[in-house]
Amino acid sequence: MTEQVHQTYDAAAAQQRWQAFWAEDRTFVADDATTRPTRYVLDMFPYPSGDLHMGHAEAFVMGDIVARYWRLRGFEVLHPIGWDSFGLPAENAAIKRNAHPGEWTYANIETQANSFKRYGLAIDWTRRLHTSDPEYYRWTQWLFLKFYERGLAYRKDSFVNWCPTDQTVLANEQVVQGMCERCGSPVTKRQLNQWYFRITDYAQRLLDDMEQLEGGWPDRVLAMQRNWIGRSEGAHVQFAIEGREEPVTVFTTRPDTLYGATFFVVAPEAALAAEIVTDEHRAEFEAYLEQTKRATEIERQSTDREKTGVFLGVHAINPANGAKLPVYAADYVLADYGTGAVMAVPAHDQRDLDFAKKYRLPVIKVVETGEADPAETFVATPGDGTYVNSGILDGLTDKATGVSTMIDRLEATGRGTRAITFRLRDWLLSRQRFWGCPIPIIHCPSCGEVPVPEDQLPVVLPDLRGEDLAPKGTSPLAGPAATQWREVACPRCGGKAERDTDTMDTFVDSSWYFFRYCSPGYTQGPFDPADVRRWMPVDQYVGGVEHAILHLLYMRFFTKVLHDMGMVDFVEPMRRLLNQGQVINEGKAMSKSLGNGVDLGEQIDAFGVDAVRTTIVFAGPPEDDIDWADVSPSSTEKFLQRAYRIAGDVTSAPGTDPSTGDRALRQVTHRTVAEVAALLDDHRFNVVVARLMELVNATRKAIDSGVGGADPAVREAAEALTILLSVVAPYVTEEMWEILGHAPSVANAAWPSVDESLLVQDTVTCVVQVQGKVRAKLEVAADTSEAELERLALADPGVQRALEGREVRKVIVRAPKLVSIVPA
Ligand code: ANZ
Ligand code: ZN
Repeated sequence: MTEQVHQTYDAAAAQQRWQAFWAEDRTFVADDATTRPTRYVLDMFPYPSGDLHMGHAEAFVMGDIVARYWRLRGFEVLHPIGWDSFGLPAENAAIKRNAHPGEWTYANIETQANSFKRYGLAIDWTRRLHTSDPEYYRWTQWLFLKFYERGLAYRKDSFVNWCPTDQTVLANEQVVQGMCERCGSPVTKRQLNQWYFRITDYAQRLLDDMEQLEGGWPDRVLAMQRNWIGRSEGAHVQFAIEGREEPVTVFTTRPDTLYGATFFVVAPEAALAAEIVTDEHRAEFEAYLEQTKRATEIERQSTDREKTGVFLGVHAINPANGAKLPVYAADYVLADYGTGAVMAVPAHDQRDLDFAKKYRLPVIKVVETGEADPAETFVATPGDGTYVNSGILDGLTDKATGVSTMIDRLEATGRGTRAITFRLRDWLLSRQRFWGCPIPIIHCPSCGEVPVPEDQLPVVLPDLRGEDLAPKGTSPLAGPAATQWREVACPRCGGKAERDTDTMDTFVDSSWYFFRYCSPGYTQGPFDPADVRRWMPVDQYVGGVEHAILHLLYMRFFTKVLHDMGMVDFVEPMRRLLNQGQVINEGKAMSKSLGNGVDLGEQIDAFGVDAVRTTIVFAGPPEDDIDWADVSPSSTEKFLQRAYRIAGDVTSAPGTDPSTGDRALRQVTHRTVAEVAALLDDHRFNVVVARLMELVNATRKAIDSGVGGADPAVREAAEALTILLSVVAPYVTEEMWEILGHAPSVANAAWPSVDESLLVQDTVTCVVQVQGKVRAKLEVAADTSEAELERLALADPGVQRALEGREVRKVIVRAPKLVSIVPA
């Protein structure tokens, strides 16, 4: 058959045309007044760092598939976009160019927005937001004040990671091997008065509510969250210290090893250390404290690092047996975990043992595990065994009983209690930078901290630029350029007061943006509760696994607080989470220095948006990395052209009854529709593309082998193909839909319904002979395997009877029609 009118499809022209159509038609605007069931698909907030790159292309196509699919299934879909537009890169760019950070930010946003539109995303652009817009950050400030009212935002002095070059506080994650992640300078510790969110109050709930996420979130992410929260069960045990009235409490997960404690360790920067050190040892201690400040937490906790410490000149008393334990300050103990003090049990804890080895401290075994003696091998034995040298525990053989027996004893004697400790710390949110959301607090010499009254929100950033923003050890908002902005009258007493000069961590901005999308123009609060009820929780969240911990934990925390404020009626904001992989090239992450970057814009220019999207999707499961060196956008482009030509070959009219069409092709079509729906539900998008390729092949074969373009089954196949493929390749399918004689848009089409009778496999009759006589007839699917036919034949009661218990010597199978059995 000769190919007819619609030979090739022009990607660039189609992109222009349909982009304009979708905007004009408001195709993807989510209707708040809908009566349909709703679904909410959300992609993680983009940061406006430049134009879109391959990573965006991958992340956003996954969410787009889900959004488009749910639309076709009859849901009213909310699929919004916005920008996480505060942050340090804009500020650094502004310093360099003597400009305002907003100029760089909003220019990049424009570029990205245009690229997203070109990329064919089914986005409701009317809900677009930017966290650096005063109308948005007004509500970030409002939320801060609500947290403050509830005692969930507070200030305290603490040692923080400080980069002397960037002159700012760094989060632990921003410190890499003791160096600033951004500029490489050695990070120091600095004591600062900082704002915190009391996320630790929610530690247990953050753990417990993960039950609701099982099955919807990747197990790996849940494990990382659990780990980060780090719940430990154990005991608080009180130790008397010579010359100190109050006992000191330690947290231990192994109170059962109390008799094995041979020394006592305090974190060097814990207030306790400086308090109890004797004059004789003070100088040495202070020198050690200085040294400690240069190590990161991770280094301090690593087991293979040489242990260091100093004796403080005092002893602690073991509450179990009255033994005198020398007290050390050592940096393997952290000031802000547990109580900042530990009882050291070298026989059963490796870090304690390393320390004991170095400082020649005694090693007393209290659990006999049958392993070599730790005092000789210097390998600690943390496992189960029989308790020895342990008073009431002696003879017990399991850890759980040992632990609970000891805790009962401690509780009875008033020397300890059951305790739970979390690794999770409060969230340090102060940043000494300009381009962030100002903290809406005023400091008054007579009234102290005074919240900015709600009707004075937002506290808008002053207009600083260039040199005003250069790091000078304090926030640019504390500098001379911001004097006018900073100096205000106290809202309470009217006296002279000053604004807080810190801005918020940008993770605060991104902890509630998904609520705002539900009612972006709302002026009575951060969101309209009725709109949130309609759209939320988010049904599908899509984003990178680099956010597996902090962002996801923070937004879960925010949601729980909003729940406690009575503003939302759920506690988990995201039902399902998909972590897409990365796009790499030649086995390595793309980078400027390697010169292996792939430019998204160039790929689109060369192959068209649909081919790029389809290539990404087809490359592998969404969670896997894609190596661009292994994929072939030109062959996906050919596939799309083949699909397009099928639409052109259909000669029947829309609405043609398919029931009289070619049955074999109809079976392929209906099976594909059913299977693709299940695959989309499971996010197996690459297999979806493979099935659609098969549908294209089957349809082409039917047309060319004589069924012809007029057969109703060909129209049915072409229409199903167009609708199914539209979730991946939106432009070419709009063209196909039109060629097939339908009014745009294919996004408004309904998902094809499946005729169950066409899913049933055709059956054949299989004759079973025993010694040449027909003993059974089986109705089986035409593609039943030989092994299966043999099994079915031998299980048949008629065959069993004919065999009369004899062994089978030989079975000959001619699938699918004959099985011949020869008994012994
Ligand atoms: C005695 C002991 C004996 C311990 C033993 C362990 C094994 P997780 O499980 O991570 O919660 N520890 C307590 N506070 C600490 C701090 N601030 N810095 C460093 N280490 C600290 O760890 C709890 C255990 O880590 C505690 O139990 C304590 O050592 C130590 F055979 O107490 B253990
Ligand atoms: Zn005042």
